[in-house]
Parts: sequence; structure tokens; C-alpha cells
Amino acid sequence: MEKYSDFRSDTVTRPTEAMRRAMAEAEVGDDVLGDDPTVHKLEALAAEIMGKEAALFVPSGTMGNAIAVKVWTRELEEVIVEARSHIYNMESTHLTFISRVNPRPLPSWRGAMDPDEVARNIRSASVHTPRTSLICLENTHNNWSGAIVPLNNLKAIREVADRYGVKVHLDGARIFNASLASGVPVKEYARLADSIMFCLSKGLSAPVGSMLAGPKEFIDQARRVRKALGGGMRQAGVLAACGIIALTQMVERLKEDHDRAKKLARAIAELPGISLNPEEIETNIIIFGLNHPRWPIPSFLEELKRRRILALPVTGGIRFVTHKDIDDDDVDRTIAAFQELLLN
Ligand code: TLP
Repeated sequence: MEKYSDFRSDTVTRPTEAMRRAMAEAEVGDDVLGDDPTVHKLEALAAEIMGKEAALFVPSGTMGNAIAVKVWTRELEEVIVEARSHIYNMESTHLTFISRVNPRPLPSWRGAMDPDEVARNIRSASVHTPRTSLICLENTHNNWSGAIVPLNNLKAIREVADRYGVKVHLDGARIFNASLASGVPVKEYARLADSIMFCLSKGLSAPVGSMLAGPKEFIDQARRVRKALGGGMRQAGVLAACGIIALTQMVERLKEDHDRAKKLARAIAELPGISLNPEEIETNIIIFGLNHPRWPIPSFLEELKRRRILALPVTGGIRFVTHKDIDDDDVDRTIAAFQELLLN
């Protein structure tokens, strides 16, 4: 059977052969009881890589973000979020549903909020208003087409947070993409946040799982919240074994995904009906507008699917994501399909 070129997300990556072997051989225990050695190893490795005291293995990025908000906040408080952020738009409202805090969305340019505007929006508790207790950042920024939020912007927001005694959580689902493309070490990004969540199961290709890293006391509390949310996993070492491979063997190759995304973006940006500035494609996500007389977005995606090319509609257009299971051939035949459909 001819394979699909699946650009829907980097979450579709299949585990590598090394991961499958590691799963079979993993030493395991009951992690809820605290005795799975492979999970311990992964958590220690993640904390070390991020330069944090401790880390926690969680089933998903969404749960990692939800736990972080729950630990850093209380009811009657407010959280500053970027208007297009994943945590605000794509995580089934856990800020209100689980943490019962008020999200305060602020606009940004490519994920970078204006630090002065952040400062102006920090509120202190009164009979009318909530206290701001947390600022959430995202890097790379998914819905800004995988944009890298510049280190200077993060530093400026950190200063604002310190001035007002507010915590910072970084949704670093794709922090290794940001680091490889910018040359900024992940520790530098993590240092500017009190806690960081990052995903093992996106470009790094592990089948399941994300990590939450931060101070020891925060992680102790996070472990309790994870259990309360049903995220305590027993012989999780079989999954953690893949996470260890993700962190030790799969980071450098993300560069190939960035190169392929750039190649695809450059080729399709020239075609009629497409709005895309290829210079803005910094990592592995391409979001573009399509306004073509013959191709409304749903029909265009259907036609691509007929050709075994998969992508997702997003607000403002279509999203293509490159990853380990996309090769040069997938990119070339996708470019050819775009040319055939949009030029003729
Ligand atoms: N993003 C998924 C979908 O939910 C859109 C994707 O396909 O890109 N933070 C960011 C920045 C994310 O992009 C995602 C997943 C998450 C958090 C949540 O991770 P999971 O899917 O593991 O809960």
C-alpha cells in the first residue's frame, strides 16, 4: 500500500526501532509507589537537561500544563496567557475547568507579548479584581507557525514577573525545536521560567509522554495533582525508556524537519492563492492562508487526501508540520501536488 505523507502534526511520529527494543527491555516497577527505575532515570535526565531541581513524567503536554497551572495558582486568581496560545485555545479550558482561574489573553507578535503590556495587565487583588499569579509563555509558538520567541523578550517578561512577584510557566512542547533553530541552549530558556513543560511525543518521536520540570517542592505537589487527575501510571518504565531515547538520540535530527519545512514553504509560497512568507518559517510548522477561486480549503484538503497527503485546517488557513516520518520524497510529491492543483 502506498504510504500517506502525514503532515497533520509531529504527534503522528511512530517510535523508532531503538525505542521498541528499549520498551521490551525496560526495567520497570510501580511508579505510583515510586519504584520504577526507568521513570526515575528519565525524570533525573529531564531535570538535568533543563537545569531544574526535579522533573515529573506526565501522560501528555496538556496534563503537564494543567498541573503547572493548578500548582502555581489558587481560585480567585488570574493567569496571563498569549491570545493564540495552545494552553488558552486548545486544552479544553483546564484553566477554568480544573484550576478555576481567570485567563487574561494578551495579543502578541509571533508569540512575543509586549513586556510593558504584560506589566500593565498584572492586577492585584481587590474586592472587584483577581490577583495575577502566573504568566504562561509558549516556545516555539505552535499557532504562530512554529515561531521562536526571542530570548530577549522572555528575559523582559521574566523581569516584569519578578517585579510583581508573579510565576512564569513555559509551554515548551517544542523547546528543542526552538533551541536547535536559534542556537540558544534549552537551559537558557528554562532558566527564565519557574516551570517548563516539554513533549517527548512530538518531533522527538516517543509514543507517549511529556515532562514537567521545576523546583523540587513544585514537583512534589505536581506529583499529587497528577495522581488526582488520574495520571499516575504504574509500570510506566516501558514508556519512559522511549523518553530517554527521545532525549539522548532524537534531538539533533529536528534540524532536518526545519530544513524540509523551509523547502516546502519556499516552494508553495510562490503559488497563486497562497499567503505565506517563507522567511517566517523558523522551525517545523507551516501555517498559510489559501484563497483560490477553485479551491475552498475543505475541498483542497480533500483533494490532497485523495493523493495521500494529509494536513489540518487551522484558524486562518492550513497547517503542515514536518517530522521524522516525513522525508524528502514526501516534500517533493507535496510540492508537485500543490503546483498541479493551484497552477492549472
Ligand atoms: N498540540 C497538538 C494539537 O493539540 C494541536 C498539535 O498537533 O500540535 N502545547 C503545545 C504548544 C502543543 O502544540 C500541544 C499539542 C500541547 C501543548 C499539548 O500536548 P498533548 O497533545 O501531548 O496534550
